[in-house]
Amino acid sequence: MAKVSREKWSKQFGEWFRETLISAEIMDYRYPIKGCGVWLPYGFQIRRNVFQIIRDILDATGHKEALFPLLIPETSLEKEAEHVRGFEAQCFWVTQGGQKPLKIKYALRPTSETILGPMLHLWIRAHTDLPLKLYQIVTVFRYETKATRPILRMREFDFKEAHTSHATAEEAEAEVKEEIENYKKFFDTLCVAYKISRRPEWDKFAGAVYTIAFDMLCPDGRTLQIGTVHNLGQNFSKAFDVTYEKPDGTHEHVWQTCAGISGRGIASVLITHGDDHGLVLPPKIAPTQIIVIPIPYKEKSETVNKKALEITEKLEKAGFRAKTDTREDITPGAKYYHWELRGVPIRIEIGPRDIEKNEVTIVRRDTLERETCKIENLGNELRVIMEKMALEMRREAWEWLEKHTYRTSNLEEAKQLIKERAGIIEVPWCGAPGCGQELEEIIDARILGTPEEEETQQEIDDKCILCNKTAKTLIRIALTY
Ligand code: 5CA
Ligand code: ZN
Repeated sequence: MAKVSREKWSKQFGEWFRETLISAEIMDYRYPIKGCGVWLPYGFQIRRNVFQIIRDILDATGHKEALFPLLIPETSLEKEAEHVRGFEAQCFWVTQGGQKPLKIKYALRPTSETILGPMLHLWIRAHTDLPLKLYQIVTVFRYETKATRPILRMREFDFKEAHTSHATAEEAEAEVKEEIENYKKFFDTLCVAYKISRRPEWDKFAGAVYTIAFDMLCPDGRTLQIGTVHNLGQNFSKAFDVTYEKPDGTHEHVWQTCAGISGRGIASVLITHGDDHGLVLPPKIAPTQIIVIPIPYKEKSETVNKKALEITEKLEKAGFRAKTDTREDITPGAKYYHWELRGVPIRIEIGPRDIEKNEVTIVRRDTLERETCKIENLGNELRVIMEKMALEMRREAWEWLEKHTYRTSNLEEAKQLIKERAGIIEVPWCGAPGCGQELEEIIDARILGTPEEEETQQEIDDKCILCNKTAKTLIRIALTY
């Protein structure tokens, strides 16, 4: 069995995703409310590992985890004018308490800026209270009007949101950089490739000064926004009167940022690495890293099972998440299929002949390559393989993304590439919003924004793809989810 290329199932990506979520026991989205789903126990373990990675990263950069209420009084939500304009049509509203209509209706949080607002007003007094960097991991509710998709576009979805307050604009700006670095680390750990773009003015977060977004490319040529970092300036601190006293006795509104990752962060791994056999999980987030499968032969099945269990126990002691599949009612082949579907990174096969030779067979999930290994070397060998696996999975993801990123100054070519669902197209742009929006219409795709990666910051020497005036920057265009 050779590794199945992603290009081959790219046409039915949506179907693959929906089917695999159910068959690999990640999420069941058949709940009677549209856009809500159940994380199944196996999916939930992946979710837990993924959120632990982001927790570790945030904790290490001075963020503190907290938990805020779910309900937002309308009077809070409306405080920031742009924010309420962007979100009110997307809110689920609570209008009754029991049988009685509420005097002030409550929104289920679509995000939490207006929940933190009144509390930060109470908490922040002096410059010594700053910076204040908080985050929470909760679900949020958005009445999405576009077609919902399991995990990718939900009406109730998992949300890691960080909210920070700072004394100066420069510190908030530095925090944006830090959040970007944090997300790079996060997606690198997940072996997911991404582009970082500064969203155009007309597509920034409601209430933000600017928005930086991480987008991944799905196998069907559409991008998916998998994380965002927003500089909020003083928009919310003015709305909620969050000020601090400076050493000289004067008061200033704090400068804020926020950054969010949703369940899409988990989906990004499944999408990037899946193949026709199912999921492929990087070892770091796999609930089971190693599945040991005894290959019984005639009357030897008891010896083989015993040896398999013994190996598993040793691996667990050495710090691996390992498991033996001792089920008697199914064949080893059916077991391979079961664990491949669920993306377990390493399979170990052991039969009577292996035991005689004191060795096992190791099979890597990503490449389906096999090798034999002496049992006494197993721990070291697995450590090496897992590290290599993560490196190669990451490299492959980046190669694929770069291969599907195009640069052109020719409008017809850009149109054609979008039509072919080729991937992300970078074109020269004069910077005028009019040109940008017209471009979206002509090409029938969305503008992701201007490249934010350091290596893309050099001057460009070209003409705007639309108006032919001197181009200021590149701009990315893609079909999006
Ligand atoms: N307050 C900010 C940062 S905490 C915020 O709400 N930003 S956001 O609106 O951009 O959302 C953060 C991330 O959530 C997005 O980048 C996107 O990856 C994800 N997201 C947005 N809507 C949905 C949805 N309906 N289902 C799943 N994930 C979503
Ligand atoms: Zn132009």
